[in-house]
Amino acid sequence: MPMATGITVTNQDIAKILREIAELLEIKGETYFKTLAYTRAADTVDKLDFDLSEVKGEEELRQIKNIGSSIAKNIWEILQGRECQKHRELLLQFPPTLLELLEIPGLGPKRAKALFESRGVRSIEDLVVLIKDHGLRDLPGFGEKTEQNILRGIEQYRRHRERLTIFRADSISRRIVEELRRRTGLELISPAGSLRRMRDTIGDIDILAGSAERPYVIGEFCNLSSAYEVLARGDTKSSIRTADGIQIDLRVVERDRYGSALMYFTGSKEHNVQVREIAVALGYKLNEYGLFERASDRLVVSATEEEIYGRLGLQFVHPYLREARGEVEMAKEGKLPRIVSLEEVRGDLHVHSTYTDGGNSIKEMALEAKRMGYEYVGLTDHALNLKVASGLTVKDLKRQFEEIDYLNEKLGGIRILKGSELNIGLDGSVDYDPEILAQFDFTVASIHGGFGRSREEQTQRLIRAMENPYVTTIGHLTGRIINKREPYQLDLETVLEKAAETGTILEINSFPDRLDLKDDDIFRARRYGIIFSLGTDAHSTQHMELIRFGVATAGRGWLEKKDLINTYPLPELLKIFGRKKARL
Ligand code: DGT
Ligand code: CA
Ligand code: CA
Ligand code: ZN
Repeated sequence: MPMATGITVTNQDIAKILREIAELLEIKGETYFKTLAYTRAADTVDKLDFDLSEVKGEEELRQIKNIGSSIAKNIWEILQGRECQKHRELLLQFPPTLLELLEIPGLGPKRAKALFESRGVRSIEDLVVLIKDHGLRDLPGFGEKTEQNILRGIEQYRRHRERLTIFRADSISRRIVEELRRRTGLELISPAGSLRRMRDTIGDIDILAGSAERPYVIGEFCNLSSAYEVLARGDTKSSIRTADGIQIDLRVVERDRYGSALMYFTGSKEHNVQVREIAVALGYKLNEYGLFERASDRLVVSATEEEIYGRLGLQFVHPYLREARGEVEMAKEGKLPRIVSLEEVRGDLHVHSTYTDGGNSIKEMALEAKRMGYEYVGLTDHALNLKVASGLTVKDLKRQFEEIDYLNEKLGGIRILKGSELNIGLDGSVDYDPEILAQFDFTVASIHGGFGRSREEQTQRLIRAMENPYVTTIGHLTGRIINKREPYQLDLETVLEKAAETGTILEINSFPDRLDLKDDDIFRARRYGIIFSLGTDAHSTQHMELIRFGVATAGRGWLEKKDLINTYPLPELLKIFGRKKARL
């Protein structure tokens, strides 16, 4: 069998294809028993405790419970990296969007078939149009009530499909890990998957534990107060759903397999594929159970990730970097970046106070910054033109500056920087006259309106703003709000070039529903030699701890200490801020 296929096809991939075959057969109107064979096989494959990619041939597949000769043939095709003929034939008979219909609560294969055959419904969108036109009522088995149920089901499905923000996933998993630890005394337990990699959004929450008493840990997991519903419960893995519909998968492995399992379930899948290729080239085999000598099947190491990377001649790859963006190559050459850490951050450079729409006074914000061990905090209340957030007039500013001067003298141990969150107008201009602008230590200019402008217009707006010597930083550059608003149209490369050319700092807005710039954009921007700034956009003291999501995003964009101005001591920070004005 060619090596490459063994690396990529997993049991879950195979189970998914078998399940789709069952659904398509049912839509086609095949007998119950025929579809049942595929559903059963899919369930079996899902629960196997070995990788099907290790199997040597069709004969061996047939030995597995619930897998007969024709399904064995289907699986063997997939394992050899070919298309499954049966799956393909079925898919060709139906529009590709039809399968999605089955995901809607209350719409099984039978109803989907009826909708497709008698009303030509090919997708969720078609169905919504049909219901709006009341085209469903006279269909046998459907009625006015069904219409409402299906509409609700569609809404539920769409909401469900949304990925969780990292903030929600992180809070839920912390609570669960904490509770499980308290109940069982587990030492080896960690989030895995995209959550451990701290992606900006999370599909489902994966948790890994290492224990000698696996069924006991699973039992406790299913009894957690958060476990509203137990979706699956086996000896080594289980899935629960919380009351608000969030799925959490737990896997428990033997303690001495914890490292290899953690590495496997942290992903990303693409990173794992690249690492496994290196293992194979060195005569090893790497899977969730450990690193093995290929020839003898002898276990080499499995207890810790460090040992595994080490044996493969690689530097330890931080989970944030495991996205197949060149990190494996760099790890081989010993050239991985030393990504920035939370301890290196000396201040937050985007916070609000009660002067505008914040919930805490300047003093409270400053004291919280001091408590967090910061050296400085950059106050950036909204500027004049943002009426909805009662942007500050020149008179307000005078009062604010006096208060800051007073607090800076009185508090000690923390420096409050005079900043402003300026609004970038449609023509790229910002609030206030130059004499006023000159009095700020720094400014963060952001787009707060006119989101629908064309790509050219948005790009020009930003370019003009960056040419302004008083604009030190551009705030939340792309304007996205996760699950709510797409980024506006923008020629990012041109904007990045201009930021580098003008010495404009780019913000990494650390509020979890923004995380803007996002990791991929930071990764691109960093090649231009741009400097970045972290700001929480805190509207209360409680928000200030959100900085850690910004730090994670910066790390995912490969930023090191030197790339982030928040790691600079105050005098150096002020020097950087002053540099742009000096271009006047
Ligand atoms: P998500 O949940 O969509 O935010 O993304 P992940 O990365 O958490 O993905 P998930 O939950 O499907 O799987 C968790 C980890 O398990 C994944 O990062 C790597 C590993 N894994 C899952 N499926 C496969 C697979 O088919 N092949 C390989 N090599 N690894 C897999
Ligand atoms: Ca996941
Ligand atoms: Ca998962
Ligand atoms: Zn703000």
